[in-house]
Amino acid sequence: MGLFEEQTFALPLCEGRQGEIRFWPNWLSSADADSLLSQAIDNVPWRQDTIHIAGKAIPLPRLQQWYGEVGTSYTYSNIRLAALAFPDWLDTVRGTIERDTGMPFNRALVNHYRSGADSVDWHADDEAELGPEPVIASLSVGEERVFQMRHTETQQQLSIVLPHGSLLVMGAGIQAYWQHRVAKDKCATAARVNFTFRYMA
Ligand SMILES: O=C(O)CCC(=O)C(=O)O
Ligand SMILES: [Mn+2]
Repeated sequence: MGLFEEQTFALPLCEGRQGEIRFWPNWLSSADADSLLSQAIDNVPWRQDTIHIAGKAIPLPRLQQWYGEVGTSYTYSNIRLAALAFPDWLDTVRGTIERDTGMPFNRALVNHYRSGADSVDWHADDEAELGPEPVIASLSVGEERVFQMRHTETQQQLSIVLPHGSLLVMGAGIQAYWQHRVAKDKCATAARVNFTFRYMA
């Protein structure tokens, strides 16, 4: 695993305060990204969760899994995810991200977008369990997809293409003022796996 070129973007929060995005387009070599993609697709016990809207069960347009401290859980959109223990291959990635970013991460939400028909809608990673100013490290492997961000007050927008093996860190304060999504994409046919590493006290 290598640490290549790092880019940073300043994002306005409020009253002159800036948040920071750190982005490594080539955080993993193509070969390491290939093996992480197949490791995840083959070995994560993927969940197909459903959300309930007006009494109807609607399958989430992606598969997912949650890793952390066994016996704890994480709840979003009324879906309770009981933590699985980090397998060694994922714990190695977690530790390398901690080393390269200088930040602690002890949880991971892993998403499997089977094709461009899978997506995640506008949201912020702002559940109370993540603490007041969560820092989120997002590692992408597989099909390139567009990560869109929007400021909830000014509606300023930002789009970042997330290549195979890229690492994007949303710094402190961003979740309170910005939402993000990965929209459906008719041009995307192959699978993508995204790992969002988080810290919970
Ligand atoms: O797939 C992505 O790049 C984003 C995933 C995400 O926002 C999440 O899991 O909270
Ligand atoms: Mn998110």
